[in-house]
Amino acid sequence: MRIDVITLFPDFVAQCAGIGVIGRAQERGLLALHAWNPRDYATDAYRRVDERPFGGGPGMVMLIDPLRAALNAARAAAAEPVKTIYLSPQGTRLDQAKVAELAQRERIILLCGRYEGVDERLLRHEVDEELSIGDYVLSGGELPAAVLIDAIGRLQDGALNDADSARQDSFSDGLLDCPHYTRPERHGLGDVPQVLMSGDHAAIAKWRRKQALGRTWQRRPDLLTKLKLNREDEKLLFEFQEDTKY
Ligand code: 4FM
Repeated sequence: MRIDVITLFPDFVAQCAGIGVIGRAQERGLLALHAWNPRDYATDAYRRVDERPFGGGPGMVMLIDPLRAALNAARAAAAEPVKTIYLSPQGTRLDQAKVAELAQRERIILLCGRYEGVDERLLRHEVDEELSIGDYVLSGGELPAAVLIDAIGRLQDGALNDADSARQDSFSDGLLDCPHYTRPERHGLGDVPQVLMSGDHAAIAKWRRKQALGRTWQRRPDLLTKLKLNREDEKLLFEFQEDTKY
């Protein structure tokens, strides 16, 4: 997959995506990042990319033309139209289902804003989708773009070493993750649940499912109401609820 990023801070985005699983995905040729700086496409002597807002008020607004030229440069190599996404708090909330959908694509373009905003006409004409990573305000779209690149990159085939670790992740089935333990088995802070030491793989899978269901019920009941649980899951959740009664 190829992701093009339109940003005034291309080095920052490249650094964010340069380490760990995503850095490795790039080295393996599973993910290619291309950054385009609108400042390189500014045509005036000062290389301006922002101007004062019509109607007055604080802050600056990103100019149409440098952004449009950078977008056109990113699109130049594409045979088909490439979905262009603007990251902002006004967007639709990003979730794992949307990440999975975007991860299937051959290419996407991410547009990162700075200052008070981007001229609305550029957004209306050149952006296909507006996404938000959460209900808080950042100072630009670069961190949200890095979040999206990370979430998409790790879903590329071969990015994760254990083929199963993506499928078993929280949210892949709409549930939160189960608890994890490693050595030592006994510790001053507590002991590892005995079932995990039993070697009984079916019992372990069942315990993990029960924990995932129970924690989702405790912490994110909103996620649970969106799911249709089968009889086995209903039973495991009921057991968890019984276990956590005092
Ligand atoms: C976005 C600042 C555009 C300036 C931002 C401009 C955000 C979020 C966010 C800040 N993006 N989810 N939350 N962006 O805060 O996606 Cl011009």
